[in-house]
Amino acid sequence: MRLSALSLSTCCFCLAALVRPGSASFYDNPEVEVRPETEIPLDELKAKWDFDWSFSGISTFGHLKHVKCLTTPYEPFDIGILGAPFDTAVSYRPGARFGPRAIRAASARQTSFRGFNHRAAVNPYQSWAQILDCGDIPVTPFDNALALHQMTTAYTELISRRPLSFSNPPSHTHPKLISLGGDHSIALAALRALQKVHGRPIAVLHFDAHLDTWHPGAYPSVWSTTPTQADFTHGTMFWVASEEGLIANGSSVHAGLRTRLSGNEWGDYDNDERQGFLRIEADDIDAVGVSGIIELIMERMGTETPVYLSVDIDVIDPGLAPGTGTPEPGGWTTRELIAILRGIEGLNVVGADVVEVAPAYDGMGESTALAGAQVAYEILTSMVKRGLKDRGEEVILTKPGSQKILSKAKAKAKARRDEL
Ligand SMILES: [Mn+2]
Repeated sequence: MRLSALSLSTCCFCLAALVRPGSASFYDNPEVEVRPETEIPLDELKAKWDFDWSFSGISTFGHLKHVKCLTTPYEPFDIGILGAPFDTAVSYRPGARFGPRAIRAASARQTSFRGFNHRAAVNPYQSWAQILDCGDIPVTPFDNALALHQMTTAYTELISRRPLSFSNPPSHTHPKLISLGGDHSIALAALRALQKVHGRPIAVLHFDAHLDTWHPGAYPSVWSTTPTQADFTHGTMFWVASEEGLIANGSSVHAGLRTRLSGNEWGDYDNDERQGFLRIEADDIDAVGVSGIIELIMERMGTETPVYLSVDIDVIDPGLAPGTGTPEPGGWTTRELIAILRGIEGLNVVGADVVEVAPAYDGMGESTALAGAQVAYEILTSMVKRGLKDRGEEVILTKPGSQKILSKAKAKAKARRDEL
C-alpha cells in the first residue's frame, strides 16, 4: 500500500512538472457554462463550430454549401456542382448512378481552407465565384425518355438564371455547371440546354477512350426501328447531339481514344469525321507528349469558342481508375490528364461533366472517385481562373523557390545529355 501511494504521488509530481505554470492541466474537467440558447450570440457559435475537418461533416463536393438549386431560385450562384445519378443507358457495367455520391465522398480533402491549386496559382474556393453543391437531379431510373427530359429541364432551368457575379458578355453571363455523372448520356441533356441558352452550337472537348459519336445502328438492337428510345445511349449521345445541330462541327475534339472499331474497317471514324471531331489517340502522347496534346487542343478550339468539356473517367488507364463502365487498357495516367487539363485552362468552358465513375468496380482506396474529384477540381479552377482573367484580375504565376530549383535541375539534365 505504502509503495503504491508513493508511486502515485511521484507520478502526480511528474505530471505537475510538465504542466506550464499558471495553465490548467490537460486532465482538468473544465466547467462548461450552461446558457439558454437565445443568449448565445450567433457569431460566437460560428466562431466555435463553423468549420469542418476533411473527414467531418455531411458529404458535399469539397465541403461546399449544399443548396438544392432546382428548388431555390432565390439563391444565386456562379458555378454549381450538379449530380446526375443516371445509368440506365450503359452498354456494359451499370453503376454510375452512384458516381455523384462517390465523387463527393472522394472530394473530402478539398476544403476552402486548403484549396490553393499550386499548378494554377489560385484557390477556386476563395476567389470571386459563388460555388454551390447544387445537389442531384432526381432522375427516374425507369424511363429513359423521361429521364432525358428531366435532366434537360433541370440543366436549362439552372443555366437560364442570372449568376450572382454577372458580368457582361462574353464573360460570365450564365451560371456554369459541372455535372457529376451518371453515365455519359447525361451530356446530351447538357448540350441541349447549352445550345438553347447560348443560342449557338457548342464545341465539345471530349476526353474518353471511346468515340461516343456512334450511330445507333452500330449497336445490335435488331428489335428496334429508328428512331426509338434505344438510340439514346452512353455511346451515341454525341451522334444524337450532332444530328440535332447542338455540336459545333469542325471545332470539337476527342482526346485519349483507344476503342476498338466496328467491323473490319474505318467506318466508325468516317462517321465521326462527318460530325467534325478531331481525334487525338491515347497513343499520341508518346509521340507529342503532354505539351503536344495541349497544343493540338488549343489550336483547334482557341480561347473564345464556347466549349463543353466532357471527361469520361475511362480516359484514365483502368490500372489507375478501374471503377468505370467500359474500361480500356492503355490509357493516360491521372497525372497526364491533370497536366493536360491545366494546359487548356485558357479555353472558354461554358459547362462540363465528369462521368462514368462507377464505384462498385473501384478499388478499396477509391482511386477512380479520387481521380473524378480531382478532375472536377481542375475544371473548377479553370472556370474561376478564366473569370479572373475576364475581370482583368489575372493571377500572377509565382512559385517561390520551386521554379529556380526546377530550372537548375533542367539545366543539369541538359548538361548531362550534352555530355553523353
Ligand atoms: Mn464515354
